[in-house]
Amino acid sequence: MQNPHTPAAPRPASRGARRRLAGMTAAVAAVVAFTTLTGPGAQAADNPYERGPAPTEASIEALRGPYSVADTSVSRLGVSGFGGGTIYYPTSTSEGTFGAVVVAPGFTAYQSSMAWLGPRLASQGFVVFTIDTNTTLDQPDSRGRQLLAALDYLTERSSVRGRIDSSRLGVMGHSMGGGGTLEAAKSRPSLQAAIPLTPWNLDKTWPEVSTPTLIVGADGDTVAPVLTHAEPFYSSLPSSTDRAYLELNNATHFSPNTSNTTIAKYSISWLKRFIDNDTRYEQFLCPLPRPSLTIEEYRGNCPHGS
Ligand code: 9J3
Ligand code: ZN
Repeated sequence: MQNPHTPAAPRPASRGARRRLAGMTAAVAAVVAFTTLTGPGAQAADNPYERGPAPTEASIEALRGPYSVADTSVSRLGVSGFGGGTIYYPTSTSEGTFGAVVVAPGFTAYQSSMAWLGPRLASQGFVVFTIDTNTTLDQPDSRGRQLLAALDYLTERSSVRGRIDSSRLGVMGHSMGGGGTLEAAKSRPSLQAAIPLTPWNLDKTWPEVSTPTLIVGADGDTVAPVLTHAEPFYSSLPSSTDRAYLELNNATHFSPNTSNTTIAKYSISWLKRFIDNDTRYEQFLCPLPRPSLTIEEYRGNCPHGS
């Protein structure tokens, strides 16, 4: 159907209209010149949550991003609702606050099993809190509540609370911690991103989740096989939810426990895209990544609203 606002045949412009047109042309030229002169700073004004330089394939695969990182230990004795942990944070305060992510370990495991993600993600511009659980035997629903207790501690009481934008938060976790990641997103829809890593849960259906969720499975997982865990979890997310399923190739249940560039690059992209609203990272998520030496399969809807 023809656009109803399409004008009819043009009329010859009056002298006044020509003068206004010349004025507008000068104004447009001035704006173009200003934008060129101000460079990346002008982009930051468009998206107040954007942090760091424009990404490249190499920058999201690198072992460290552009930010220097410090860490601080949180004793389990000083907190309630979870088991303490380690906060990794960018030392810079010149760009304002950062988004934040809490990371939970799996059954019988400790924060050390996820420690590699702390500096890897924080150096890209996030405050990252790798936690211990109350007991190593806690089940996914408990781990979900502990992720939220840790987020509340991080934003309300921690020594780095002033560095965090408490409206830009995410959750991650491995195995039962990944199952807990889904539980946390289900119970707190204000979360901006969730990334369950080789997740395990007896609950197979997650239609309640509206938080953008990237589920990572492993083709060789015999503890939480993708056929009964990651895949049905992904499929049960509403199609109206921003969602993706990344199945690692030649990987096991424990692949998320050591430095893994495929996990890192798509986690960074997901967190940047949905916690920082940073569409510069959409190029790595959309069109969907193709199968490769490290990707067995990738499913998803390209990010909504962009
Ligand atoms: O956190 C996990 O590794 C969950 C997998 C598991 O051991 O389940 C058995 C009850
Ligand atoms: Zn369910």
